Amino acid sequence: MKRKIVSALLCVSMIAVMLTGCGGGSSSSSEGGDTEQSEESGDGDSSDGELITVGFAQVGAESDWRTANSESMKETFSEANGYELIFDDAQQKQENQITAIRNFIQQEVDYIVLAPVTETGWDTVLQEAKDADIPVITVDRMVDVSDDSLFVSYVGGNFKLEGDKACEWLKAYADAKNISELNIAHIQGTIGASAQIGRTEGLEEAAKKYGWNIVAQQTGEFTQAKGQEVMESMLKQHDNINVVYCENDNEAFGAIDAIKAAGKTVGPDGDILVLSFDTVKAGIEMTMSGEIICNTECNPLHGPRVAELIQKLEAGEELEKIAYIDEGIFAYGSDVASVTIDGTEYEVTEVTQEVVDGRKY
Ligand code: GZL
Ligand code: ZN
Repeated sequence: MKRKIVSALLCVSMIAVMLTGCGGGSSSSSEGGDTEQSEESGDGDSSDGELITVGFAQVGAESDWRTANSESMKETFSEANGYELIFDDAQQKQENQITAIRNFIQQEVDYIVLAPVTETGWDTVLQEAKDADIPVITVDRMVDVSDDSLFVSYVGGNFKLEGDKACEWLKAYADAKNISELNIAHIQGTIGASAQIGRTEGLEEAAKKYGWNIVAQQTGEFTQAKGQEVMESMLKQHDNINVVYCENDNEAFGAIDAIKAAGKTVGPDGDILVLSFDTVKAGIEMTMSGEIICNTECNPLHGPRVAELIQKLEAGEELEKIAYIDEGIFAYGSDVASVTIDGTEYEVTEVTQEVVDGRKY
């Protein structure tokens, strides 16, 4: 695989700066997505080493979680750390991600990192990457491919476990508060994304097991705007909703706005309990206040883990296929100290100001 020699790269970028008069990376649109070359930071590693080029096909910028995930990758794959990152934002469209991967192959990157917007439809383009002898690491969400040699490893969350954690917490909380009937509005993530599939499975299994009523189910596309819109319509159709299960924080922000606009209340003493996922900064703060009663963590800081895998590949080491990231459960109050799933106990963290201050994202 071709590598860029730093000195050649630096003089090319100097010429580019003189011609265009602007610093920073160039950006070109890949059919609707947008691609940024890593910033040519003057204080990069100017030794005559080699930069490892990494093409990252990111889903989009739909949520706070996604922003934190992108920042983690950009911070890790900096020139100072010995990398050139080509970052593509697909605006949540699979065809843009496929175009980005083909561009990376054309540019003969050393590695491709893919956060697949949905699980299916990747076999052809990942075969092209394999034929070009470019290893693909998947992050955040899984690909469902016929031949799993099409990706070398996966870094991300165990979404079914996340769903199970949230639902076991809800079961314990409802028992502790003697809430006998749960009428649940279910706002799903992007349909077909691993996070949606796992978190939905968790709820549907628990609802069957515990006799909960899922009175409404619709995708909120992991965005605040859609979450608010869906919540508004669900509240118009159902007046017995006492739980809302949002599959990420941004949907919860929108849903809570809609609940308040409808003159209802959220929280431990309110009309509706709101559960969420991601524990981004604003989400964990709303869990401290109780507006979100339980927030199951989904760690977006994948950069360091992916770099570790690339360094192992550089050293010719074998990789484990799946590397789940440890994730916690955060809740308002201390009614539920822990939950047990398949024999493993998971501690619940009561969100205090100290917990909020200690968060890294
Ligand atoms: C989870 C990730 C999900 C987050 C959402 O790994 O795929 O997508 O939960 C994001 O916030 O939009
Ligand atoms: Zn996760």
